[in-house]
Amino acid sequence: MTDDIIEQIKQNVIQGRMDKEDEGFDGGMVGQPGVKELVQQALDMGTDPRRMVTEGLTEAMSIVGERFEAKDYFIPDMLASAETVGEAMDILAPHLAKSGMATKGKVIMATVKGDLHDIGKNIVSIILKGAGYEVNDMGADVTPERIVAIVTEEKPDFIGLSALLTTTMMAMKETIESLAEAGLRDKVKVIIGGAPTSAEFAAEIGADGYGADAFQAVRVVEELKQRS
Ligand code: B1M
Repeated sequence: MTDDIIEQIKQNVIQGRMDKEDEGFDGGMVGQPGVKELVQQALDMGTDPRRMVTEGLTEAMSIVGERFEAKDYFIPDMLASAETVGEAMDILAPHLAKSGMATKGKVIMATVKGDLHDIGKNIVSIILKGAGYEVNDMGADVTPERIVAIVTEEKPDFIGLSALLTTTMMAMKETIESLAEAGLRDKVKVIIGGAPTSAEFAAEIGADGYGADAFQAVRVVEELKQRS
């Protein structure tokens, strides 16, 4: 019974179905419970919230990631799935805290100074959250000074910086330099992404990693975590 409901949660995340009103990626699913209803039902049945995260949400998002890379899913499909995970995580958060499930690490996300493009950064935040990380999203147009302040205060494991403009990508370098000046550079791993950036640019400015898309961002974070 528990296995069944976890499998249903997984399949409904893959279908991007938030609730019973949703059609689903394959269509024709209106009326069947969606992720919100299933997660609540599973909690009422006493299902371990940690299993819902690892075997339901996380496994579903790896499949969504594979489909996205294979170009079977496009950004709206991926977002629909990611949003169901975000909603499920909001329902599960208090139960996870009670069950003592540690997050995999803390990530501060920001679009850099001067840049207002936040759609990609929001996707990365949601996917990282779905992968089990605690994410504090600072929004867009975030100055190096604000990043230094939050790193000092919150001591995150990772900072994720996003830029969409060739004119703002240098603010990533500025942010990394500000962390170094504040004596914080070796306390936190910095990963970057966004259309004008690249792995070469990441290396050039002294970032620890680069993600071409949200799933790669998760992979880079996992690799850096294993190495530390
Ligand atoms: Co603007 N814009 N925009 N824009 N905009 C671009 C980026 C542009 C390429 C359009 C063009 O000219 N063809 C161009 C940049 C050119 C350049 O620098 N070379 C541009 C410009 C010029 C501008 C303005 C200067 C226009 C003007 O006012 N004259 C202005 C700048 C404002 C500012 O930021 N200060 C501007 C404004 C805007 C809007 C506000 C209208 C709006 C943004 C709304 C918002 O974000 N809330 C907007 C939009 C929507 C776009 C386009 C159309 C779409 C960007 C987007 O959301 N893509 C864009 C053209 C295009 O890309 N077709 C364009 C979808 C998103 C899911 O992809 O953000 O790449 P992306 O994120 C991906 C990956 O890059 C990666 O994962 C994400 C998911 O797969 N990723 C990471 C992103 N961050 C990551 C971080 C990571 C890892 C991976 O680790 C931390």
